[in-house]
Order: sequence, then structure tokens, then C-alpha cells
Amino acid sequence: MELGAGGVVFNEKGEVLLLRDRMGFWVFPKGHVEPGEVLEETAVREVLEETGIRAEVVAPLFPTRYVNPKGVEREIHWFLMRGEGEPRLEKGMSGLGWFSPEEARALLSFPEDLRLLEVALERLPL
Ligand code: 5FA
Repeated sequence: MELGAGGVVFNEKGEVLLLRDRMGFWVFPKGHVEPGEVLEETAVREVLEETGIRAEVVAPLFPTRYVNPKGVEREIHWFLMRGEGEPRLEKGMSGLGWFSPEEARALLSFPEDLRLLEVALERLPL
């Protein structure tokens, strides 16, 4: 099992930060936990690396589990986060931006992510 952490990041307008991964799926930013990191640190680092947004953790959400296309079991710990600014696209990613909840519902590819969005929206405004 490979552990990861990531962020469901909202700005002041109540928009959420999504990116389109290498395979074309719209997802929340996240990545692998590095040695010595606590999960919150991983989430902050990955959001910054993948989107250029320096976000802060507001509260933990819940973990999601799935098997990726390489057959690797993943467990991702998610945090509700707050951030501002213009995101910048990382190489390898094919899309990035702030989206309204309606847009995010239409774009997100996985049921776990839709659930994360709904739980996060219940916590707004941050
Ligand atoms: N995938 C993603 N979320 C899914 C879900 N909720 N249910 C089912 N399948 C899901 O692999 C990405 C792929 O996993 C997606 O394209 C989709 O097919 C499927 P991953 O293991 O989530 O991520 P990754 O291999 O890109 O690795 P990261 O954790 O993002 O870390 P990085 O490789 O970016 O690098 P780093 O952490 O070392 O910086």
C-alpha cells in the first residue's frame, strides 16, 4: 500500500482547486508521503508542487482507497485547505484551475472525490 496526502483547496470565492492528471482525469492535488513528513506537510507540499498555490490546512477530511491502473493500492489522506492566487500548470498535467462547486461536480471523475467535495462544501465558508 502506498500512502499519500492531498488537499481540497478553496479560495475566498468558494471555488475549488482541481487539476487534470496525466491520464486526463480531473482530481484534487495530492502525492506520496516522503520520509519524515507528517500527512499535513505532504498535503501542503504537494498542493504547492502541483499547482503553485501555497495553501494552509483548515481541517482533516477522510482517507480514500483505490487501486491505480498500475495495480498499486493507494490510501490518500485528505485535508480541507484554504488558498489564493493564480495556479500554474506543472509539466505532465493537462489542466488546472479554480472551479465553482457546480463545475467541479461535472468534472471530477471518481465517486470518492465527489464525496470529498460534498463533505468539504458543508464546512464552507472557511
Ligand atoms: N485514480 C485516481 N484516483 C482514483 C480513485 N479515487 N478511484 C480509482 N482510481 C483512481 O495514480 C493516478 C491514477 O489513479 C489516475 O490517473 C487514475 O487512473 C487512478 P495515483 O497512484 O493516484 O497517482 P500517481 O501514480 O500519479 O502518484 P501521486 O500520488 O500523484 O504522486 P506523484 O507520482 O505525482 O509523485 P510524488 O508524490 O512522488 O510527487
